[in-house]
Amino acid sequence: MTNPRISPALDEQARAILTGNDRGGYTVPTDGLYPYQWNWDSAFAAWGFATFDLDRAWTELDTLFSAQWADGMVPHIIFHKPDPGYFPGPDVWGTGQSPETSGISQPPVAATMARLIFEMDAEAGRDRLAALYPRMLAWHRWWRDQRCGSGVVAITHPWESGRDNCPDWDIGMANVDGSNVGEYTRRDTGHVDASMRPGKADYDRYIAMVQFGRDCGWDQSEIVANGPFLMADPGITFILLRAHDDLAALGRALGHDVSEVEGWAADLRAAVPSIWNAETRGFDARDLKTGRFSGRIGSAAFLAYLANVESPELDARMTELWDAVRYGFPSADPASEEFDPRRYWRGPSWPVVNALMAIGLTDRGRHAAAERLRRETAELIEAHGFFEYFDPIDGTPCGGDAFTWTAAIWLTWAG
Ligand code: 9YW
Repeated sequence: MTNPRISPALDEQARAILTGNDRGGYTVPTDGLYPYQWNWDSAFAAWGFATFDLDRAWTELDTLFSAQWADGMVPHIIFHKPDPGYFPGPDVWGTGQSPETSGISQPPVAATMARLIFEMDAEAGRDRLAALYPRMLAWHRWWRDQRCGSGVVAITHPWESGRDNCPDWDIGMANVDGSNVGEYTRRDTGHVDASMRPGKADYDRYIAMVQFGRDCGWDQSEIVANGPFLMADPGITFILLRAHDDLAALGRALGHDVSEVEGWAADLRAAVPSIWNAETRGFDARDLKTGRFSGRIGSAAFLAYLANVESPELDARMTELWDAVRYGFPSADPASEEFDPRRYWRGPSWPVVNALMAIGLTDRGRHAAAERLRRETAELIEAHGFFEYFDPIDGTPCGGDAFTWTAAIWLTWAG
């Protein structure tokens, strides 16, 4: 594909997915499987909406931040309307927020998306941005205060990373006791093929972590200090580093003093070497309870480019992982024994991560690599439609169909 707008029919479908998944001011990731507002999905949705409805794009971000907690956290799910089709729902989280929400956060891509949207039409976006800016600032401060105690970004639940069951978390998950969570009924496996979803042992542990949070009243300091899971996440580290820079640029455009944000970015950048694993030759997750590296390299390691972090070794590793598959970037290392090309974050190619990687590669001047990523992602969507994720070896579409963020990245980047 050389002409970037060669498929008006697919553009039309992508717009129809965004508007079809619109529930009034917010967008669900896909009908049925994910019936609420998810944090980073919404930020991508906003970017997608911006290609045909700027006002709606800003509204998506406003709605997301309307659920911000008093301490600045923007939760990973907002349960605007009850829906029995998803587990764990608001009663399980028990956060007592209004609107009801989960008790953890998700990758902070909002400032990066807000900057992309703002730059499409700065004049039209100025007032919307001015209203949003202090909320984004408070959220970034929350990351700094609650999650950056060890330098890089820590997560307290694999769901916080947005890459639920990727092998990065295996060593941390091994310490979580999921044997006492009681009976529950999963809903995800009723919507999509169970072999493409996390297994039951994973789910038991996910629920045990939610129960810990609920039992301590979602006291974030207690969860970090004594919760069952605490791992350094290369993915959010790079995403937040990039987002700090984007937030600072937005602040400058509004005439604010951004030295505080610049300071957070400098501190985070200085901590990045602590997640370089010389053995696996890559940026690697770390169990912060033991200091141990996970020993697993996946797509998140290469979000480094997004944060203006690069090295010849990183380039070499990127090529190794990428050349082992055919379609986009694998979420886990194809050479590892955990690699599972259709099981969620244990191998599949995720269009949305490919898009983030490509933004970083483009900014670093790696145009050939960025274009390869775009082309391979576009091929998947052209052949199969707007699925949640794909088998990176044979392109089999996986997970949910008519997916919001896949449609969004088609309109903004892949198509
Ligand atoms: C779940 C909505 C979310 C994404 C996450 C993805 C998945 C939800 O779906 O988590 O129930 O497992 O892992 O990144 O935001 O698309």
